[in-house]
This record gives sequence, structure tokens and C-alpha cells, in this order.
Amino acid sequence: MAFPKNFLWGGATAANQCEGAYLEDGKGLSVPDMLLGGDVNTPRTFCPKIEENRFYPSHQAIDMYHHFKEDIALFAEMGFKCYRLSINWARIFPNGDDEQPNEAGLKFYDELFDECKKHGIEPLVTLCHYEIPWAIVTKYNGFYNRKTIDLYVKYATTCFERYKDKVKYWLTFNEINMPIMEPKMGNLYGVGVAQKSDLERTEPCVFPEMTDVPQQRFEALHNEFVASAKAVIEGHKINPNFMIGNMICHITWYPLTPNPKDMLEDQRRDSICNDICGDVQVRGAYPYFARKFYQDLGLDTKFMDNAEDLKIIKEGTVDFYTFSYYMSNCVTVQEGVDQVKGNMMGGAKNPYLKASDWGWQIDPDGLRWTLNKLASRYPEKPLMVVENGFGAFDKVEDDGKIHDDYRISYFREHIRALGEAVNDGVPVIGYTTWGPIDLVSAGTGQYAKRYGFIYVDKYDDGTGDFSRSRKKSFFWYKNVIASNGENL
Ligand code: BGP
Repeated sequence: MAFPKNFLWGGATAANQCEGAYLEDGKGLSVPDMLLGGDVNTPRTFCPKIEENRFYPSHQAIDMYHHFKEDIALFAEMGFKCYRLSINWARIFPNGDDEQPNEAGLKFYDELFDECKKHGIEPLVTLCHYEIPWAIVTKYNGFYNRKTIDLYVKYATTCFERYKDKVKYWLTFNEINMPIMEPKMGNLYGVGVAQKSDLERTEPCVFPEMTDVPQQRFEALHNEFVASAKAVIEGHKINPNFMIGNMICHITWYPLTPNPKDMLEDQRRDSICNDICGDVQVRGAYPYFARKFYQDLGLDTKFMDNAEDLKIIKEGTVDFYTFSYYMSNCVTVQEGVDQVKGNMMGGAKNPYLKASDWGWQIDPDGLRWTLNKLASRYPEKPLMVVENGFGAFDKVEDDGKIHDDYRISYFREHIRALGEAVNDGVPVIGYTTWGPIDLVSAGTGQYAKRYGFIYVDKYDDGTGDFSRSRKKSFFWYKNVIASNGENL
């Protein structure tokens, strides 16, 4: 297996899932700060107001804000070439529409990037990883308001200017396609849209109880496309060497049976879930099937015809395509088949695959399939896998260690599949595992769903001292990187 010489091995995190320090040094509230944790069967709860007696996982997360030097040193010990992280928008513009950025927030990321540099680690920065400032939700209704495009571009250019000599690789929005697949999370997390009736609730409510207005959700997504394209255009003016990418939650679908109707449904799902956003950001235009999809939802599609927007989208195409990959799902027109859960979406149960404790089906070959699909669809762009990982319950054994062979086995098979895709000729430039250090789950808000090579002493009841320790997988991944993917 021959990975390219400068392959970007590493790991990925998001500010809201690891930093904590949720109001420190002038940071404002952001969307995840308003959420309580759930579990595999309980959706997360939205609180219109923060209440003292409840536990909000993002408020402390794993306290990386105060541990980042130690954490980056541990990443360096594993041999990371690359660390994907996000800037928390509300650290830079606490209210979203502030005149001046918050210097303390900017300084924090200066120090973080300097620390990466000290260890020879290339940062890959997501500008918005489900981290829209809460004030943008309450004051502007998120990206449904076109003013938010300007607020985002101001934020993006502030970061580009400040870090132009420290950061080369950028991603505009994490999993920008989420609002297509998951309305309830997609509204708040993805586009920052919330209805007055929900904002004025006197009691917290679980995600599924929140109101979805599809017209707003999809117009807001369109505005994010414009914001992303503008950021790409402005970023290249600030530093022509910037590599600015998109980021798609790639849901890989298989037809459950050879029934041609399943095949058609499979094609439809792939197009809608993955390719609308990918095509807009890579090819610079909506694919032909987008309009019919929107019309079938009963939307007024006027927003797709704004000439000025379409020009910006055409000009602001990304330099590389990145995606998250955790599992695959089956699709069928049959009714009554067994279902499995998923990241954003579940699907029909695949009899050939096993699933994690959270019901996500484990499918390394699907990663190879996905990479080949993307290389054919976007032949002109380098690809990067920026999230892949295994959420599991870990147990500290009597010897004080964590023997996470299940995690090693997940990564071994996925990295093998990645290598096969490289051998197939797919132009993939890097691989960052999700959550190289345990952090808060985005979907459930749990600490118990652990992804890390590094264990963090922190638990769902709020206890724990934040101490870090190396799991068995830490030493395994170190060896993988040292051998450039040879020793699995
Ligand atoms: C992706 C998100 C991440 C991350 C990951 C794992 O969708 O980009 O933020 O959390 O999924 O999902 P979860 O945390 O729900 O297990």
C-alpha cells in the first residue's frame, strides 16, 4: 500500500465539543451551548435559556481551552502531520455582529496555531463547525437572513487576515448538507434557524418537538452556499496559496435488493443527500435534480435564480473536497424492514454488516466505494477524509489501562480500505480521525460515546478531573503514522 509521501495523517475535533470555557475571555454563547445531553435513545434537549441547575456538556467539554498544549503534545507524540480543529465563531465575534473582533479570542487561536507549528503539525481549520453565535439565531434567525452572509464573511476574512501566515488549509462549513437530511438538528446546528415559538418556550424541549419551516431551512442553506463561495473568493485574495475546502457528511447508500425500484431510490438518496451540496461547492452550480427535489417539498424555488448569487457560487468554488465517513446505510421501497440508526440518518439494516453500540453500521469497503465515487464525480479536486471514527464505551481495566481493540480493528479496516482507494488511483491527500481525544458527542451530547486514542477523565454526570491518558489505540496509530500506513 503506497500512501503519498506527504500524506496528512492526523485527527479532527470541533471547538464546541472540546474547548469548554464557554464564556471565558469574552466568548459569547453559541448554538451548542444551549443544548443538554441525551443518549442513544434520547434526543438532545434545547433550552431557550441557560438554567443554573442543568448540565450543558459544551460548557466544560474536555476543557481543551486550558489543556491545549498538553493535547497538542500528545498528538505530536502520535506523529500527527495535521490537526483539524474549528475556530469557535463566538470567541471572535461574541454577538455575531460586533464591530470589532474580540482580541482575546483571536489570541487564543494564535497560541494554538503556534503550538501546532512548534510540533510540525499542519492545522486544518473549520470556520463553522455547528458553532453559529447564539445571538445570530435570536436576532437574525440564522442564515435565513441574508445579513448573516455578511456577518459570516466578515468573520471569515478576519480569521484569514489574522492567520494568513499560520494556516493554509481551511474548511468553510462543517457538514453543510446536514440541513437537507436532518431537519431538526439541521435548523439549529446547521443554519441557525429557530422559530419564535421555540425561542419563547418557557420549558426546554427535545429536538424533535421543534418547529421546522422547510422554506426557511433551504433558503438558509442557499445563503450558506453564497457565504461559503464569498469566503473562498475573499480568502484567495488574502492569500493565493490558501487551500479552501468544503465538508460534506457523506452518507453512503446501497440498494437493499436488486429490485430496480430500490436502485432508483438509492440513486435519488445519493444525489439529494450528498451531491446537491457537493456539486454547488465544487462545480459552482446546482445540479439539475435539485429543483425538482425542492419543488416536491412544496418550496418556492425563486431563491435558486438570483443571478448575483449564482455568479458568486460559480466563482467561489472550493480547492478541495473533504468529507466525514462513518458508516453506510441501505435503502429500499419495501416496507417493514429492520432499520438501523445513523449519524444524521438511519436506513434499512444491511445483513452483511455489524453495527456499533449506537447502531451505526461498520463498513470499511464503503469508504473505498465513496472515495472512488467522489474521484469520478469531481476528477479535478483532491479529496480528504476529515472524519472517520468509532464511538464506543471504554472501560478502564484493573491495570488502569484501556485496551480498545475494537477501535483498533475499526481503524485498521478503514485505513486498509483507504489504502486500497489510493491504489485505485484516488487523489486523496489526508486522513484525520474523528476525536483523537475523547470529547462530547455532537449527536447525543454524551461523554460516554468515546472516540479517542486519548482517554479523558470526564463523565456524563459532570464528574471527572479532565486528566488525559493513552489508550492502547494511541500506540497503534502512532505506529501506523510512523510507517506511513504500512503497519496496520
Ligand atoms: C459528525 C460531526 C462531528 C462528530 C461526528 C460524530 O457528524 O461533524 O462533530 O461529532 O459526527 O458524531 P457523534 O458525535 O454524534 O457521535
